[in-house]
Amino acid sequence: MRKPIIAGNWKLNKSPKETAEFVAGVKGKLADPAKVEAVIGAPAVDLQTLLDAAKGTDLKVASENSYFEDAGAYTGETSPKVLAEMGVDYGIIGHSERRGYFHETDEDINKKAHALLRNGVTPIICCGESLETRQAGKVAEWVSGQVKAALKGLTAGQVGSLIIAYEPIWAIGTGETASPEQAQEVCKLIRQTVADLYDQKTADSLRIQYGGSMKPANVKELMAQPDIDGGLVGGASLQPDSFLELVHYQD
Ligand code: G2H
Repeated sequence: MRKPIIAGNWKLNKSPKETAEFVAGVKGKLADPAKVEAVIGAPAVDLQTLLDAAKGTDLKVASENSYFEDAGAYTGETSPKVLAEMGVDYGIIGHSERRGYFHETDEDINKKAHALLRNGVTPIICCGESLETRQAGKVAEWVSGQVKAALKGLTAGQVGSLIIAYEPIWAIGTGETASPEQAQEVCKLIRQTVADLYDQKTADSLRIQYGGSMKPANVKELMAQPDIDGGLVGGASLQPDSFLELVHYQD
């Protein structure tokens, strides 16, 4: 059984003060951790505050980006080794905003996945197509290509433990959500890609999230899809009430 995972992705929002206020707002109100994992991904400068505030709660912590080297002359980067030492549980990598605005390539994302795994931080690897790619009928080719590139050189054991987030770019922050059927179709394709690359057991243990305008109003029907195991949520994760509604989608 794959445990559902609802992860906020705050992007470049919230200060340390706002981070502490958010955690105070969800403290004691999260869902049963045996039923659903609740995660917040925060900017690197907020992570220590988030970790401190989340201590003793069931809230887990994710970074939004990290580098593929542990240390060295890489001004401004975030070390996966330091994230592990801090106690960060998950590392989001390959978000379309990173790929687009910061020119991250499939090769970078593959190196970042290796770096997180060798440090014991679980990657959340993002993939997803643009509107042009969808309109050209090339979703399957595009997304399976991103998945294959991101997983290059990883073992079946590593792949079975990580998370892939399917985030169609046309649905990000636009208010437009993929229909449950559209999201399921691609999440199923991602699982099949992993089954073809590795084996069915690995594909069945890998967790797949949907991301792109997920909110309390649509979380239930998205989470009801057989290949959707969670959500990566931007806008609707910023307020405690809305985040709590998301993590309590089963209630
Ligand atoms: C997609 C998502 C979070 P939003 O980027 O990863 O953001 O839920 O605001 O569309």
